[in-house]
Amino acid sequence: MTEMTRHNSTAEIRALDAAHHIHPFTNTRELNAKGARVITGAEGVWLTDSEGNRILDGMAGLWCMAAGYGRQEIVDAVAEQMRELPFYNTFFQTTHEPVAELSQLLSTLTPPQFNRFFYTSSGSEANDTIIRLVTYYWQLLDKPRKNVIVSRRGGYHGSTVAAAAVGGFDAMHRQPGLPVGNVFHAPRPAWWAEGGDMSPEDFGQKVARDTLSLIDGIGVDRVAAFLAEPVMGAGGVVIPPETYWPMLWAGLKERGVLLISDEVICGFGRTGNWFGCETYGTEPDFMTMAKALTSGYVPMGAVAVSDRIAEVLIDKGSEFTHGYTYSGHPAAAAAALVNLRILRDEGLVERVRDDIGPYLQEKWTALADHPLVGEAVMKGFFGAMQLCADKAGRVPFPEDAEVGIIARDHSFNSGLVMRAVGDRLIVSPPLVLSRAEADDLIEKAAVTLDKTLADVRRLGLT
Ligand code: PXG
Repeated sequence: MTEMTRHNSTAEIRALDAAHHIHPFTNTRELNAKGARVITGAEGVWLTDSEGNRILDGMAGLWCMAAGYGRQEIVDAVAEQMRELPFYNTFFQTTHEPVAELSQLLSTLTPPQFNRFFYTSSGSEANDTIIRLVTYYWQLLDKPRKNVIVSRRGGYHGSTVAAAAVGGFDAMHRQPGLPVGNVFHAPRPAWWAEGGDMSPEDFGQKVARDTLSLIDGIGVDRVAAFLAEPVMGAGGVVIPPETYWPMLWAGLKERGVLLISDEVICGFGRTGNWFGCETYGTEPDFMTMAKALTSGYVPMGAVAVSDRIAEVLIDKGSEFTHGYTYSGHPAAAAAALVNLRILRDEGLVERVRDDIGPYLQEKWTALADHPLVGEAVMKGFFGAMQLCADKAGRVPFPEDAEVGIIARDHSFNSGLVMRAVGDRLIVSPPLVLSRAEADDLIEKAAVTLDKTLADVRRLGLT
């Protein structure tokens, strides 16, 4: 059996990495100066690094690890599929069992309007696919001018050219290379940062109204679809006020603007239901899926297409000229099948809704009592903590103080992966987290806050 060369010293791996690897969303010069942390293994919710540290993975890998690390059933299914049929395409009048079975299983897990699925290898590709499907749909209905996508500031939809263009990250738009038009960005329902003196409820309605006004200004004859995450993830776990989605959804429906629910993070239990759109009561025509679809064991993304859209595409359309070599990859489909059965049969989504979710939420939201924390919010297993200079006045720290980064590093060094989005610390643990591990997570988060507060005081930031 051939094996990969194993380098056993951390320094050696770091040197190879620094010399030859370009990391995503990373300042390579800065990283190379300090060296990357080398992750060597994982089990359950725990990571191990090359120095032997055990770290609680509060970010589920990168929002994807739902079923937990070390699931032998998934590994076995993928290995068996690879032995039987490691690859065959689904382009030329061919299919295979894992992709057909996965599609059937997804039709039982997704909201009732979804019975057809298109596959990709990532969330970005899935969003690109949806943009092409949406504009094709309107063309088939003789409305070719309906080709504008409205998405949101602060939304993240991926890094391919089209997905980055609909994304609302200023830094990505500042970097050249996004030659995609027909995109408008609506405001985000981020009450802590932007709600001013309004109550969260009033602010939610205001943002919904402003979004609908933006759409009306562009013209309903031009707007093909509104694209949004039910809860904004990479933008800092922005949990919308409860008033936002009902008003916005009613307005979209009234105007005949399609809703694309980007469920790449929210999907498969993160918000306490199978899909985020169920948590907020919307009925989208498309869902973007990836990440927890396979718990990240093998890359896979998917697009859910509603019956009313699929009927037009199939009955009126001819060939949909779009596809990826790995659309419906058999090994990825095998991983997804077993992973989704685990989530379903172990009741992991219900557990987040009814048991471990409320347990963690209560402890997490109590962290708001810490002097550094402006708000601590959690929906399902999706949490954020806003660090700030003055709680009562909702005054942020100066951006260049990078308090979020200071806190993130303390967290990592205390044995907990949290992410910092600006000065918002976010968590999204694997759905299999136990009560004892939830206690541990909270304890480590509290230590992180204390250490950060000490630094903030030393730096004279409060
Ligand atoms: N939509 C959403 C909502 C996402 O969160 C994508 C689409 C793109 O998926 P792919 O598989 O193409 O990466 C994502 C991805 C972060 C971070 O820093 C988040 C993502 C990816 C990388 C980093 O939070 N989300």
